[in-house]
Amino acid sequence: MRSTTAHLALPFFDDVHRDLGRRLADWMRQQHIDESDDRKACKEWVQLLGANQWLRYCVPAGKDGALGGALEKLDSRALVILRETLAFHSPLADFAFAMQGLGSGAITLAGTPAQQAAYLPQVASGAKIAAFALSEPDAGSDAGAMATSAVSAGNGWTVNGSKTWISNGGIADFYVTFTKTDPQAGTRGITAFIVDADSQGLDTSEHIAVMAPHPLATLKFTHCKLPQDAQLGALHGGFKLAMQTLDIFRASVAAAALGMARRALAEAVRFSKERKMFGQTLADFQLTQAKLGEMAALVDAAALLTYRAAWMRDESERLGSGARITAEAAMAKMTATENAQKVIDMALQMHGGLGVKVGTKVESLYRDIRSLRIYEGATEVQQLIIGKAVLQS
Ligand code: COS
Repeated sequence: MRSTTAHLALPFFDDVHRDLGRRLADWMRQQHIDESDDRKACKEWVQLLGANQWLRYCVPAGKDGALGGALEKLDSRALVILRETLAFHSPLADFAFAMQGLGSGAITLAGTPAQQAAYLPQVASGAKIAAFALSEPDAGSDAGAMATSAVSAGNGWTVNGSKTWISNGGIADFYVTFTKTDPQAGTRGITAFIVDADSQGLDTSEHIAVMAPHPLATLKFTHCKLPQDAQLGALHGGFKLAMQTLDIFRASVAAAALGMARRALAEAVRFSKERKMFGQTLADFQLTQAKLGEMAALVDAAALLTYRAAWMRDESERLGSGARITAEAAMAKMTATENAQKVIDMALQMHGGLGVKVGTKVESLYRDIRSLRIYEGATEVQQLIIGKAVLQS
């Protein structure tokens, strides 16, 4: 079997990424958390990832390291390596890591120095759990159609409405929440706020059970009072801020899918060499070899698109070119999540009855991968984004 860190030799990466990938792979092999209670396990992963410095890649270092980050800026290639490696071993560990990044990403991009100092070091240490609240019951793919409103009231804001499918809902310490501040203005009338979990008028108790258990909830805002300084970024600048945050994290969703696909392929290779039938091993059959070949190519195609998107974003940051990588991130997310679903399905099929037995790795991967084709922009949204970009080029 190819080394699980062979891809780090690709020219997309620098030595800092190679070192990170190898250290994390070694560390993850030694970690075991009982994940039977997803909320408890998610909090434990955040503590463990924080205590061992891995969450420091979710935020920038800031001046003299004051914001707690490991690197000067949010680094897309580091995020991609972290998520791919975590997801290979534990999709829930990946989830815990990813939400710290997605939930604090808008603060990194647009927070005031005071907001950044109040939240980012605690995200990096695991002392605060973060969440990103964009979707609503009637506004998923059409994020601009959200109805949750924030109205300026006295020297603060009053928020009313509801958000749903909110990862870390119920366990987060704060929610970066997108609201309508000018209901007539569509995507140009949305503003972001940092809503602390103990804000008066916020109810996060409605837990949503899903096929691959992880903390997920509906949030209800009933005359929820926020201070003036809870506003995050420009008034009415929230939609762009949400999209810029997603531009960074969509490529990392692709990486998580890639990690799961690599694991499924590794499981399939191991199983096919061990399983005996008709006097030989499963791996001796050409049908098996053809399947494994197809799976490996699907994994590598996803990897190249994922690393390209991450590398392009880091280059755009390094050069200060401001070039958007929206279409490249969309291609990576679409291809990696769709390919991973196929690879995991093929690995499960190869396992026969064992593939559907609860407790088998490919069985849990089969459930884990499914939501990645939906959240942070469903495959169909990525197709639209890519299509628009192609037409504009
Ligand atoms: N970076 C910066 N600005 C962006 C941007 C990006 N990646 N994407 C869009 N914008 C800007 C556009 O430039 C446009 O600006 P102007 O008003 O100045 O012209 C504005 O945002 C609106 O863009 P657009 O017209 O493309 O928005 P649409 O409503 O047509 O569609 C989609 C946008 C469908 C692509 C968007 O709503 C989307 O990504 N939806 C999925 C949301 C999602 O991921 N939900 C899951 C939540 S996280 S689990």
